[in-house]
Amino acid sequence: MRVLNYIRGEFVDPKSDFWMDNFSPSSGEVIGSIPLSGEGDVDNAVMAAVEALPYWSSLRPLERAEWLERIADCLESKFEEIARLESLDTGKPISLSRSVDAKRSVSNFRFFSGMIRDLEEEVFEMEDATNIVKLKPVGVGALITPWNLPLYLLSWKVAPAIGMGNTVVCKPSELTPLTADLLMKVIEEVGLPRGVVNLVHGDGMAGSSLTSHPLVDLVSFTGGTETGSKVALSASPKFKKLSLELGGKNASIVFSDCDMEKTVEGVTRSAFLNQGQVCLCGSRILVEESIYDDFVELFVDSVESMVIGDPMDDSTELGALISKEHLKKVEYYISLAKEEGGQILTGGTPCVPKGLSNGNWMAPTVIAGLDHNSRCSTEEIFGPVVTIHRFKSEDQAIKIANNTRYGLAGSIWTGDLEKGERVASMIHTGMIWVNTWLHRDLRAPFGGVKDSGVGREGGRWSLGFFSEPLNVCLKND
Ligand code: TXE
Repeated sequence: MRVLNYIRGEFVDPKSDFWMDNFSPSSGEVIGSIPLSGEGDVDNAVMAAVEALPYWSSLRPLERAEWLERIADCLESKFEEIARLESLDTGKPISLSRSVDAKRSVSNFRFFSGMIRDLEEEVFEMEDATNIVKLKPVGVGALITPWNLPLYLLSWKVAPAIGMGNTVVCKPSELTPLTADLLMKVIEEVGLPRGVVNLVHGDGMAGSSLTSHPLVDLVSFTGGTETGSKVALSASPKFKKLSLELGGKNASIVFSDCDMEKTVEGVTRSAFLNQGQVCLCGSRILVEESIYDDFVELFVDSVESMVIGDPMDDSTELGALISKEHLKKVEYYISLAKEEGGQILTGGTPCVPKGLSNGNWMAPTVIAGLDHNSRCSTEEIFGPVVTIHRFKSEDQAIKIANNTRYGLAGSIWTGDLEKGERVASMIHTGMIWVNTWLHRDLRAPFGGVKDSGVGREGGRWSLGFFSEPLNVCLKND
């Protein structure tokens, strides 16, 4: 399957005619090729967005909300196709692609359509004047997305960006181009005005040409922390508006008064959803000493009962890792854990489903006995690997949870909601769940602190990020 760039409403080859292979994570086979776009392609796409801006930004919010609704309807009609392409491209289980990726991609467009339709101007009255706050588009947006939740994250950016009157250039991950291509086909099918949404495929070169392009006004990036720091540097000379959603090393804190059965289930899901390749995954499990042994036994049983298999099988719960390089990174951390004195309670070796020996497979891995300062316990592995630790007191749990450069998310498991809220407010992070995980209300802010990023998206935070407030002050007399 060869995908093309989408510029000014047309699917086009890269100017250089350079291409790269796209591999299936589960079989290792080449499933297609993508343009390795260069500066010229990026410039062409940015110019298309610049040209489309005057018309698109002049539309009323209600008209743009209707466009988002049309995109949502068209995406919804291709629900199964989205799920299949996402599983083929990422190696994730088809059940997950349906329940999370395809579902959220549709609801992102519907949700922001509703928000933009309901948008009201804020007014501040003075004794002798009235202030009206108008939310204006920022201009041309660069939207850069990773491989773990391809269309889920791309739609999370495209919908509010164009909804608020910006035009955009998207640069999806070179490892997962297929559903981004499908979104461009949807955009063509609904007849969105040309140039409002453009897309260039390619690697970090295309990404950096885009973020540093002088006519790009805003950058929304989701990806690794090291790349995020390069993106911030390239955006800074022109003071581009910047939102960075980066890595995490999130703690799941299990108190002795938790509901054990629900906690084991929730912590397993939070550790291994999408093979642990979600920035919100709980990869450090902190368990109160008095229930440590019981919890570990049940948790390991629960992990071992997960079905690893062909992503296209309905019964599969764990699929393949995204790439050979990523698998090597995960394997490196498992061997490092052993050097650091960790014991592998389960997993630690590849677990290859029948007929898929060239894919990128790793059994879900639980490591105990590591110091909570060790590298494996503090660095982002981003795979099916968790470390498990004991704590004696609330204070110690908080201290361990905060002992990392990241601050994205976390979860707390307890029968005492007051304690849950108290501990949650002491964790230096952007999001934290009590007795649940990845339970998202799209109106709530999403993003992290420390090395997990800058800014928030979600609900009115997205609308704020993708707009510039203009204060109009009208003197009454
Ligand atoms: O992501 P990259 P990678 C973490 C995870 C993973 C690590 C590296 O720990 O192991 O990051 O993953 C584009 N300027 N996360 O290398 O490189 C790139 O083409 C502009 C966490 O796959 O950050 C892709 O479109 N763009 C994360 C996007 O950036 C650049 C999800 C992300 O790729 C660029 C994924 C540059 N200089 C990985 N270089 C999360 N927060 O969920 C690359 N890109």
